[in-house]
Amino acid sequence: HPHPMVLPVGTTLDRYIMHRQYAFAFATGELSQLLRDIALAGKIVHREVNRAGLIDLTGEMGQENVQGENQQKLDVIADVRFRRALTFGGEVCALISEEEEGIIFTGNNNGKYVVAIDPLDGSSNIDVNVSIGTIFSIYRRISPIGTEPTFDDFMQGGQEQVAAGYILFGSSTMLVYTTGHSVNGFTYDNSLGEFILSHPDIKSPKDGSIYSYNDGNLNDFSEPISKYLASCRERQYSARYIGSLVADFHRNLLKGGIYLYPSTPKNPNGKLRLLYECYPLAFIAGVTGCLAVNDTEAILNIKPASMHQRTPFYIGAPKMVEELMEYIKG
Ligand code: P6P
Repeated sequence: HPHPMVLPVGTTLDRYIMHRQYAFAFATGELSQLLRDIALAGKIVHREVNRAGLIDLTGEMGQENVQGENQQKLDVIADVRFRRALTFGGEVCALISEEEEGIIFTGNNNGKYVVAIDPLDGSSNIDVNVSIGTIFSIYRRISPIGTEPTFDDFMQGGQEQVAAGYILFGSSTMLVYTTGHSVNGFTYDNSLGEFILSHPDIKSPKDGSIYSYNDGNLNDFSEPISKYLASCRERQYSARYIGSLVADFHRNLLKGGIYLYPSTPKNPNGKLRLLYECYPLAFIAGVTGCLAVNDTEAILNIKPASMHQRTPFYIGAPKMVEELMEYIKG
């Protein structure tokens, strides 16, 4: 029977993935299976996050991650869960994680894909019951199938992503992802154990009146950034900053707004990481009609050089980002 191009709200993620696979003749099912593996890990992390306060999963692990940040217990749990799901799924030959210094080889050298992931971004918020999120970015490997994956598999650049998404552990748990054609949001129904299509074909507002940045850094920002933010205040825009990137991004994606993490003396290249925060969110933003830039270029055009490199990050409604870029150009 003919497949409708946009499936109705209420469709399960599984049915949606199968529909998209049929819609694209080239799809041989591996990417479909990989997306299912990510959703499975998301369900497990959902369970851990939602009972963290009950079985002493809040607080610090007492060790530091590669970023020199104190690892939260849930950081480690999420990292393990996603690594395990992607390894057992068989489609991923290697991954990089915010929590690990080097490449994580899964042993699936016949796997066609590599994944860059931030297993649980903003996890210092979990202890105070604020939303947190997983961010992932998927590439087809360029090294030959059957060989050991290489650093270059991860250095293809943002335009080469074949899929990207995030899981927001908030008032509800939502998986939002794209393979480049549309962005779709699936809300987790705990009673069914299924992600259900709730936000088909998300398109973002062209303009907005919400701006998100850490005001504590205001005195460290360059003059153009400060002037743009002053213009937002003059227009009495809403300052909304949760301090959890996925939550701030998701709200702006749906309502219209701009998120800024400029460079500061403490973070001269900005704080956010290119491969598993900025590239995937920039990919999603591009499909919903938003813009994602740093002070000099589009995020997706930045040439990657190292796995944990950072970049200043401005992302949101095109009219707002374009106005900011006017200030930066001077
Ligand atoms: P700051 C959380 O650690 C994070 O990576 C993002 O989720 C969040 O947007 C940002 O850093 C918050 O950083 O410096 O404002 O606390």
